[in-house]
Amino acid sequence: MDKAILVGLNVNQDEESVRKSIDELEHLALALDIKTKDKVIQNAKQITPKYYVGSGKVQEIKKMIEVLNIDIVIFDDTLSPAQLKHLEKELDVQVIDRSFLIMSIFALRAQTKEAKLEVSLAQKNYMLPRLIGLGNSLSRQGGGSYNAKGPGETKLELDRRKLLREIYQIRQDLEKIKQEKEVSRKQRSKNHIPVVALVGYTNAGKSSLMNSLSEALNHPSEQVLEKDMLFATLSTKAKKLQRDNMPPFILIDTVGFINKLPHELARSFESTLSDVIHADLLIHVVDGAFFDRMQIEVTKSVLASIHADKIERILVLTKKEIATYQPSIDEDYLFVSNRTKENIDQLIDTIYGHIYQENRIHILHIPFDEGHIFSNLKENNTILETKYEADGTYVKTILTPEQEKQFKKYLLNNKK
Ligand SMILES: Nc1nc2c(ncn2[C@@H]2O[C@H](COP(=O)(O)OP(=O)(O)OP(=O)(O)O)[C@@H](O)[C@H]2O)c(=O)[nH]1
Ligand SMILES: [Mg+2]
Repeated sequence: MDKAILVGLNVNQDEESVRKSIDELEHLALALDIKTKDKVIQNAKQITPKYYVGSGKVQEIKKMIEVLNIDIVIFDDTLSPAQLKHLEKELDVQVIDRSFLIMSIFALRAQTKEAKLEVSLAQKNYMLPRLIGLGNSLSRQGGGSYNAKGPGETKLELDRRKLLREIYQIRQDLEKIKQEKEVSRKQRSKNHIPVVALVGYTNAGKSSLMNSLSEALNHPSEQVLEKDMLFATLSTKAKKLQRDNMPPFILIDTVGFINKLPHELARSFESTLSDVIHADLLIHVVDGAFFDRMQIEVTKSVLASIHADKIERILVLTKKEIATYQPSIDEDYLFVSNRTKENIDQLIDTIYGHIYQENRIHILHIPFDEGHIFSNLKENNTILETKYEADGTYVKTILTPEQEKQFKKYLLNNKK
């Protein structure tokens, strides 16, 4: 296991949030098998341009490296290319930052073609401005071919051009995947099946909630991975769920968010997050046992940055059975447990209340000589039940308000 020192800078923040951020960094490092030996926090009025922290601090860290036999120093904020270069030269060990760490975890966990491409794009975009004067740090961590051996201009320029070419290619591949997704999304919206997306901070319990909802709705088929690990889920998983005698909806599990998410990653994950942008309802999942308001804020700001903040959202806290208190939040929320399943049914009620508040369930009586009406419905709507009687076909389906008007003469009764 590599041994690390973690470094944070406190510029006019509160001590507590800097401490929490560093603790989270320790977890992130652990995900890459890096053991934290010590944590350094410097209180300063501003960032020092050359080293990020003050030069006195750098010397202190240098001593610690010797004494503790440290392999790697990890900074809790994104370092500029110049800072990275200077720190590496001065400390003479591997130096990385939070962004790089998060991207490396994503690279390790990415399973689908889409996720792999997205991570790779983020890494390359991060590398690009850092090629110049790059020592060993980034290449040692899997950057591979970008090792600036003879730091001659030509080599650099070649690396740069190669990187740009690769970035271009990945963008094209991702665009293709995005278009394919667009097609299946159009198909879904044509069928009027609402989409509900689980969003929230990493490790909040999104995947567990997906499994709870699937179980409650008797679709226990394939379980999605739930694990006490940061970024267990990296690609979206969709499932069609349905309560007895009720219309279906699509539930989507998504990648978790984190504080100081590298912007390269946020941008690259456009394709994965496009499911969120097109959802009809968001279930904002929050860890209710290790409650931290910051996690709600981070999720909200990521949602805003991908323009998903206008979508209806319900707040759900998890881990109720081990929570020691009921957090007070200035918006309504449901408190559930994925272990005891407490309040899961109530959540399903709430979901249905949201997605079908406008579309209503009706029974239509269609005479046999008006078969085209039935075909039209079959094509555009979700048919819940069909009965063939002597006087025609009886169809139970969900209609939009416009369709209610359009099919008025066939309506048998309301809200069945
Ligand atoms: N006790 C308890 N543990 C829970 C509950 N819900 C989830 N967990 C645990 O919390 C951890 C994280 O759960 P996940 O469902 O993987 O979290 P996630 O939000 O999908 O996380 P990422 O995919 O990493 O973003 C797992 O160890 C779960 O077993 C709950 O209601 N009670
Ligand atoms: Mg998950």
